Amino acid sequence: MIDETHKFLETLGLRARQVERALTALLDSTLRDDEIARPDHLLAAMRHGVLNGGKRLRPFLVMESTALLGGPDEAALRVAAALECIHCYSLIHDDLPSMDDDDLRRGLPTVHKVFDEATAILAGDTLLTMAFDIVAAPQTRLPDRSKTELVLSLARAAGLGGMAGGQALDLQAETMPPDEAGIIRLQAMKTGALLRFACESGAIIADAPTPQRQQLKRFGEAIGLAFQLADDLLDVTSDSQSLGKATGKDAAAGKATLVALHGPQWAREQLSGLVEEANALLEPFGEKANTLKTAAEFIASREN
Ligand code: GRG
Repeated sequence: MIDETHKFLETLGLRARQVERALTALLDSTLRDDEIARPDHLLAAMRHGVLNGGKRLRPFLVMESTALLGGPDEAALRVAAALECIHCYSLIHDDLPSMDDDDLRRGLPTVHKVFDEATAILAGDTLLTMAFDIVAAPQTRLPDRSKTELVLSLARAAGLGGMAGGQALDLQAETMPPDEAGIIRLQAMKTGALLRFACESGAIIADAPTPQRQQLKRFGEAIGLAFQLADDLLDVTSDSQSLGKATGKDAAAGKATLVALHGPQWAREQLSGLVEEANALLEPFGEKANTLKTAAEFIASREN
């Protein structure tokens, strides 16, 4: 068990370094590709929002689920970088005064604090579009059919029925508190959709048969629920120093979360159930799936 945790943390760190190198190169290449002018301050804001630490959990899931199914590493790395661009865009926009109004992200001042609001909005917009550029570009060596599937799934995960729609429901929840089913639905959209895509994308990249794709997708859904529950729990149990962002915000805003409804002990029990459920889905893959299984445990018990 300790060995598995050690191996997982090592792989998480390795994948994070790989994706950071890829993201650095992708952001640099936007300067050289052709003669089109690139506004320096916009690129600097994008770099600040992307190359600022973070666990790089979503890239890890893309790369590990691809590796589990024997897909190509190089293409997985590009899809992982694209997904991280979308995640970082969501964080930049979420921190804006019109949304969560946060000064701190990943332990550093937020993008709109270092630059300005308009630049932060544009940095987020540009990262979102850049993600689709990365997947569709010729350098992503996958059959066109797979690329189309990736673009479609990513658009759906990020869009109206996914992250952006979930964020809209979350903002609405401040004045119209949802019931328990509503909370679960909005969280599955807001945070779950990208995590589900991260796991399912490995099956698309590896061109895996439908049953395996379904298993990975359901694994992604279970860890998505666990991720959000752990996040709500950290909001009440952690401090801003350990978390690198403000805490206690949900309670202060009177926000309906499952932790607020049922309490921390209930949340901890749910978390272990979700980890069991997620890991049972990976049983058919045997020992090869151990790193992903440990990832589910890490997500449920994370401290930041
Ligand atoms: C603005 C369209 C739009 C969407 C924002 C995901 C999101 C929706 C907002 C983020 C707010 C938030 C703190 C949600 C809780 C879950 C979450 C996404 C936490 C941050 O993800 P981690 O822990 O962060 O993977 P790092 O920094 O490690 O990448």
